Amino acid sequence: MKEQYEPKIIEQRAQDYWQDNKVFSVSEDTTKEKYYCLSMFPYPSGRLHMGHVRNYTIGDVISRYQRMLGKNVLQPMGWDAFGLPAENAAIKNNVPPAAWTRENIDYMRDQLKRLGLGYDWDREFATCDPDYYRWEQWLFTRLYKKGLVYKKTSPVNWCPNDLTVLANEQVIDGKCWRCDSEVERKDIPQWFMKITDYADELLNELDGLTGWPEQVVTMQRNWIGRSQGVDIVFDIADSKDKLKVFTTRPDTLMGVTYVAVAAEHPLAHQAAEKHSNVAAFIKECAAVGTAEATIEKLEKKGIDTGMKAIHPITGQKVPVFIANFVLMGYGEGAVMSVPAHDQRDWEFANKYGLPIQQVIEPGEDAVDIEVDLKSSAYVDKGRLIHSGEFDGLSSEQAFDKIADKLSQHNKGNKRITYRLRDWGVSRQRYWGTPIPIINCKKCGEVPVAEKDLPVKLPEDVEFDGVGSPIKKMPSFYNTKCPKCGGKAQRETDTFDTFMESSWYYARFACVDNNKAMLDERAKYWLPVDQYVGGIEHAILHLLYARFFNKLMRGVGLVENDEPIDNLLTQGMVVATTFYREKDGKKEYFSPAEVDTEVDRKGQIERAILLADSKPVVVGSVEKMSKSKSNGVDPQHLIEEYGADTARLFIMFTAPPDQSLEWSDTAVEGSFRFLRRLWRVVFEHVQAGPTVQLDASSLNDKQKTLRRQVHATIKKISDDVGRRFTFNTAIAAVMELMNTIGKFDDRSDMSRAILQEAFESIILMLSPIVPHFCHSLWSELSPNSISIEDQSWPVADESALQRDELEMIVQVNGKLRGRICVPADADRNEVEATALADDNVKRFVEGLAIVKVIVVPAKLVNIVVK
Ligand code: HQ5
Ligand code: ZN
Repeated sequence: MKEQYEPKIIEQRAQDYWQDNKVFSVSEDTTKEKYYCLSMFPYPSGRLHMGHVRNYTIGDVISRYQRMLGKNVLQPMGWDAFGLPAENAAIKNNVPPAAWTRENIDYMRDQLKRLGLGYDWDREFATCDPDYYRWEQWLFTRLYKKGLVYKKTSPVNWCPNDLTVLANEQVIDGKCWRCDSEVERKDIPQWFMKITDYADELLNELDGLTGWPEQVVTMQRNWIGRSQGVDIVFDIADSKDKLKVFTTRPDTLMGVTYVAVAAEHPLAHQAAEKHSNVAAFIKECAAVGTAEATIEKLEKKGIDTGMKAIHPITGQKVPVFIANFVLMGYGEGAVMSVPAHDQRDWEFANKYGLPIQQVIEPGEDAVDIEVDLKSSAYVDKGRLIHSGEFDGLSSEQAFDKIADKLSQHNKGNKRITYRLRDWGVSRQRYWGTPIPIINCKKCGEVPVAEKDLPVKLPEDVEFDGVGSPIKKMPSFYNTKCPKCGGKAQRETDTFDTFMESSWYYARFACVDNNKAMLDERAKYWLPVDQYVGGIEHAILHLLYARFFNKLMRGVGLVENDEPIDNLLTQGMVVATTFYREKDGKKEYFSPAEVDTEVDRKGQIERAILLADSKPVVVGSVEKMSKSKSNGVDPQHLIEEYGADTARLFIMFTAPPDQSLEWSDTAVEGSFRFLRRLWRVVFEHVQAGPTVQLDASSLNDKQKTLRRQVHATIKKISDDVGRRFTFNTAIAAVMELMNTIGKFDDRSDMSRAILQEAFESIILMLSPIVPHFCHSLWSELSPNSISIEDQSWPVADESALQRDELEMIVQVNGKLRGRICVPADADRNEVEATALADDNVKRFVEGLAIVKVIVVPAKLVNIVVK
């Protein structure tokens, strides 16, 4: 055994061992409990970020720990390879997206291997592999036949200069990111998946997701947004037309003073034919992007159509406005407006001088609340006023009464709605899965036949970033109609990349199957026992993954209702920023460019720029990002200290769900700990083999040490297995190391205890620092099987028992009680036990304790005044 800890050498050796022996390759084994641990697979963006390293280390630690519990553990890894970043890089670097993506994958795979992550690499795939996306295309054609996907005209962001569709993130302040032109809204046919068919199930099953963070469950619940409301019909005066609105507040119906429709609403078009100013306004509305966030920020504007709607209960006529914030895609494209009780309606009414009619007053439990309609709307529920026959009812009672009345007169009905919309999956982009549909003039849309799948995306393309190359490639889009055999054209849109990430977890079970999307193996491995990933995916990705699971269940591919049992959302990696202010602008410097001075707690006090040795400002601690230059490249970290130090730092510095602050000091501390532990084990091994431990022959000091070893095992098992607080587990190991450091007896039996202690420590640290432990284990226990196949240590309950003895307790010299304390209890423990004794308490109560005398193993005398 080497005296020095040499991470480079031992890490390479361990990684070779894992690879050569396929240590992490698994197959279905019904004799063992299965455990599927998955970390969110990365976009192959170029290099690993510290955030990835954290995410994947956490997943790996959990996987390795579960394996030590004897489970059959699957931990796979792959690449979420399609998407916009590859297109952007292609433009910037002038390489085709496919080549760029595959180069990145090769580089990042190497990085993952150097981190020592225990993946079953035989299952690796990239979502841009036709062998993967063909099954997505296959499922889509099946769903088409089942009516679960459909085509609908819907608006996109359109750049009139580049003549291309823009993703929402390519619209910056309403302008095109490339050419700065004003972005327009354009209606084009697009594909949708009927996720709303599953809204109820997706909502109800949230209750069963007890292994998910409450926060994520709540976010999904709000996103689905079930609400009870009423559809209401307004007749249009002097016309046969009707206007349908939906409201969750029918109790405010008597306060309606106008209605508002979207610019695309049929009534708006009618009005535009008569009035040129209305037509102009509609045009202006269309010239705005579609993102919800954009609409929210808009200045609220409208125009009177001149038409009147008839109130369904009072018969009063109210004006019909067109408003830029009402969207056709949402609900009916029309809303009833109650300015007294809705803030947006209130602002609009004030702007256009429309009446504000109060119909709700605060209820009995809120009488002290003041309603001041001059300064804002009153939006809470309460009691009805100025509402004729409904006066005096509570909002809740009025809901039913008004809904009943409307339905008696065929003017409305109760309905449950969801905030959730169907999922628009068409992207007018190149680097994605081609949508497997053929458009035929005669037969309309026809799904590609199963035998003709996959529809391969051409990868060898000229790419200039303006429009998608396959839209300009007749060899791609010209084809024959599968139905009539006539000339037809392929769909040239591609899928949203969230499609690929919605089912990858299942494909890992059977990547090699080229006959089916999934097979029996998926039923063995699913659901995922533990999923680890960022909170940014709390809504869309995780909802789509749940939705796809149900779709796959619908075609018999999986059996479980939910795909993910437990979810861990890891916190962000944050770091101090450094900058200098120049002309009111901040110029940021990376941690590598500065030299820092820290205080005793490791907090950075001062920093200088290495380049000029002059000070820089130590800024706030923020999420690692390019714009603030505060990122740390994990590659440097691994090269300087090794993967184990990186892993130990990550797991020791913060619990996984909290943010992790980068600290050079803490990294060095982790490295030093490993070096010290290596050294201590070295000295132990150097002294030769140990004898068999005989627990019955130990003296008190030995018993105490052994008890501490087993108490530590017990604590760590709980920290790691139940609480996921790896940081406190590591702290417990450090504490035990200190105790061992003070233990200087080197008798045979003492060395046998140390052997047991080191073996336990190495086993328990092995999920966190696997290379280090792989090496030390083979030195400590040269004749046993390798550490990857060892079990997690179990605390020996008999070692935890302490011999007890009785002591008497005196108060001012008089016998007042007897206590039982562990034979090896220290002074503090004895004193505390004595003072906690009920009888003793009675004689001490209300008096000042002057001093406590402890005569070991005999008595405690408490002197009071
Ligand atoms: C982090 C960072 C970067 C990443 N491909 C998708 C994705 O987010 C995942 C799909 C399942 C939809 C974490 C991030 C995520 C994982 C992969 N990460 N900090 N890919 N700076 O490459 O914590 O939260 O962006 O769980 O790494 O991130 S990714
Ligand atoms: Zn046809």
